[in-house]
Amino acid sequence: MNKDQRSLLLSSSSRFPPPQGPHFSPSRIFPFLSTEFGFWFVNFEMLTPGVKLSYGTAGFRADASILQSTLYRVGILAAPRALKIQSVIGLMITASHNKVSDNGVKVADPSGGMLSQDWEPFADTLTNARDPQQLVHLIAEFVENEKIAVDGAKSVEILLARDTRSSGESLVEAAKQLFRCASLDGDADRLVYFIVPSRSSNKIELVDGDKILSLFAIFIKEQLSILSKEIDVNGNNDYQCRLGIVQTAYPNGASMDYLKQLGLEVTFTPTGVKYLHEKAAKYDIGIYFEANGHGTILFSEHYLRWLETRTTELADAFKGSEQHKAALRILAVSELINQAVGDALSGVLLVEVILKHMGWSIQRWNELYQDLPSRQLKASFLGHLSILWSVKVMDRTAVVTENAETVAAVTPPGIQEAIDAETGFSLLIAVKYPRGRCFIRPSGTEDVIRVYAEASTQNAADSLAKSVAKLVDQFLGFGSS
Ligand code: 16G
Ligand code: MG
Repeated sequence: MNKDQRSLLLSSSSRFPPPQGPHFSPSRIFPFLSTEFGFWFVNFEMLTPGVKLSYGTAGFRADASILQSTLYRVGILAAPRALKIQSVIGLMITASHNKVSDNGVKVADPSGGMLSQDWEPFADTLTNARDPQQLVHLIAEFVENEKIAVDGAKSVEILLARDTRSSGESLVEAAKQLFRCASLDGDADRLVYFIVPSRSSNKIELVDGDKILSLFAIFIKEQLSILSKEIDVNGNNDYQCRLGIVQTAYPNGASMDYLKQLGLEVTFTPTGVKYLHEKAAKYDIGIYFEANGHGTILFSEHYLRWLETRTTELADAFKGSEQHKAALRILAVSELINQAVGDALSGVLLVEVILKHMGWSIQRWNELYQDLPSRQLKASFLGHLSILWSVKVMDRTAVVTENAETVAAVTPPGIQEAIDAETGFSLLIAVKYPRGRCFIRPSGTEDVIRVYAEASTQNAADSLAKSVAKLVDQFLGFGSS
């Protein structure tokens, strides 16, 4: 087990407090479903002394009210089981003929039979682990003994089903929160992913267009660097592929830093797919995304023709070499991703393929960098007071931006200086909002001016956005006329 897997197990465990209290009945343990090894989420039960959970005739069963936490442990069990037998594992949430207030989980091997009996003791031990450390220790020891390679393991598939007990719904939900979820907008031209980290929290962790772009960029960059490695072939390997990343003013500052640190060429355009697309088309491979999930990858005809020739050369002389495989992968991406302006479904497919290739969970992907807290507000034209801090402005077209909207509000005169002063840019020594960045721009789809602010804390981002919204009011609101 690698460091990431250990820390994922340790951190996720704290999100699922174990059932406590005297009403527990002695046999229980439960299910949970994970789609891949990297998704293991565990819960650790501080069991009431004397309460022992045990794998019964057909899995674990108990009162449904205490099953949430143990759900995760059977998910943990299912992942190495699937890795061991290199096949799909089934989890069925049911308590069969038990009373309706009970529920449970059955684990099915691909043969159609129940979980192999020689794994039952491990199931027992796992579900009775005292704390996160013990749980991680048990898993590490078990996979080592069973010679199950989990470090760098590819994803495995686990199927989950439930019966019609009403408690099953929440158990499935509990399981689902550990999955990666993708969300498409109404016309399916935008795509974001998200994680629901905890059932008790109504918050999600958004994996936005910036992270999708980063994932695509890492993958393509890696394949290009493999492809450019020297190989003794009488062909044409001197083509320098121009890879370009295109973003708007909206990517989170942390994503900008991350892409810069990868050494990628990043350019910025005004908001709107038509600008990004046009810019990305100037590269051999142009990857563009807006934080809101609009984006794709473009390949120039010229580059694709070169790549096809090169792939044939490699296939002739070095079939199966890493360079040959990298060339095939890039070609496959060009065929999988829809190079039209917006096809979120092809985006989902590419994300899934890349995650699978990397052996990454959504958590691992999400940890590429941590977003800075941000806030977006709208200041609206003539009195639409729908949200806190909204500002009435006389005419949104009075705000004219430049520099791909990244910093400058060119008119009305003085407003950019005021925003800079508020952000702290004009103070050479003190920075009022650490890592603060703020800009305003007129929306192209609504009669409003958008205010975007980010800073090192959520309070600071909120406060910066609020102050700048006030400035917009001073310069453009009724007070100014
Ligand atoms: C439109 C654009 C989108 C942009 C958004 C900005 C297309 C297909 N979509 O939805 O790219 O992010 O407008 O809206 O061009 P805003 O100007 O109101 O902030
Ligand atoms: Mg749309």
